[in-house]
Amino acid sequence: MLKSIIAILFGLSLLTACGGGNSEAEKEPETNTETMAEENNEATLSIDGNDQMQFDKKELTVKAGQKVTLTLTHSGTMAKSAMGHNWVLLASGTDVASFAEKAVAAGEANDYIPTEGNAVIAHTALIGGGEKTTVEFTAPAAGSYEFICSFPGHWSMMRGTLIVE
Ligand SMILES: [Cu+2]
Repeated sequence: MLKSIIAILFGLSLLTACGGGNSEAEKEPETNTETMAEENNEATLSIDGNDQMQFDKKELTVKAGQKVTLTLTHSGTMAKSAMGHNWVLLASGTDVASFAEKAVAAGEANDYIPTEGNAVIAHTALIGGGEKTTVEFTAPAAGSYEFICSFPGHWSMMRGTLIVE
């Protein structure tokens, strides 16, 4: 008699556990879909430049059409005039060496961004040690895009690839 009561109670508790599990399973997919939709529309990137003329990343990845927010941090202490950094995203097929010459010609007053031509997809301001700057742009079509720091002499060391999936 006692055994059968325990068996019934055990059976009931199993049913309750299953019921609870089902209602949770019904809720989860909705939440996941919303989270994924937000992640697909926006991308947040960060990159650091230092007094050794280096970016901390050689590769960044986003998805085509995403709204990208990139923050450049200068973790060094040197002045902008001596060790300034920016982050410049170049259109496909840009000759980086000749772009860098135009950037130098543009001068510090223009943050070393050429005032003519359409080689620049997006760029941050030029900053010095301890500073931080953010740029927002829409990720271009799928492909590989070069990014550099266009401060005179920096691009040969401070360069990398933005991969757009
Ligand atoms: Cu630089």
